[in-house]
Amino acid sequence: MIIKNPKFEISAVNEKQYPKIKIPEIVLVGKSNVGKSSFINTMLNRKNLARTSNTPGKTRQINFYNIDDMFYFVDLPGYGYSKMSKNEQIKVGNFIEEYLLKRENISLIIFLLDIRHDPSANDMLMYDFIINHNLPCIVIANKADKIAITKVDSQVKSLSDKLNPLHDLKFLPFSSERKIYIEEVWNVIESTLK
Ligand SMILES: Nc1nc2c(ncn2[C@@H]2O[C@H](COP(=O)(O)OP(=O)(O)O)[C@@H](O)[C@H]2O)c(=O)[nH]1
Ligand SMILES: [Mg+2]
Repeated sequence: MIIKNPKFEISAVNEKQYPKIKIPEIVLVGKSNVGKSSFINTMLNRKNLARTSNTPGKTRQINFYNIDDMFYFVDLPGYGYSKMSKNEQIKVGNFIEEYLLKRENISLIIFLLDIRHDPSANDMLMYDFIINHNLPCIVIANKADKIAITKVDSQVKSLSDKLNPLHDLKFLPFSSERKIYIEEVWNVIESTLK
């Protein structure tokens, strides 16, 4: 896919601020620090379009990136950041849920896991939510650079066995650090946009 002019559009803190135009939305979900913002930058081959952070739990709003008026990348706040107060975590959870339930033009959820770790309790909740609401989804096992390349396939399979025993979701490895498996993910995105 040739991208000419990807732009940050808005940080929404409530539904009224979501973009008015309804083009497909490709949505990043996952725990805080798993690499959602880096994923957007890597896919677009930009260094700093989406703000990344070494400090987890920084993003508390929904960031919309307009990709050539073709679709949006939507960067949702990360969940499960332990240093956030319970109250704040509930607020973030409600906020994510509101977006996922109300937004009609969601084309694909890109659900990021860390390839090194079993899905957390929050990941399981997120997974159940996605399945129960019939939302289209692929799972990305991110930070593939952190394990031996020979272990990547078996680790992706193991995550899939744990999170999605029915094996009806597509799982792909990814690494923003090494910029690998980008083509495979673009193929999935392009096929959802057709
Ligand atoms: N090694 C490695 N680090 C990554 C990768 N993706 C993101 N990171 C790092 O993980 C941290 C959190 O990334 P960020 O994109 O801000 O995560 P977010 O909170 O999910 O948006 C940053 O220090 C990134 O540089 C990856 O594929 N490999
Ligand atoms: Mg982020």
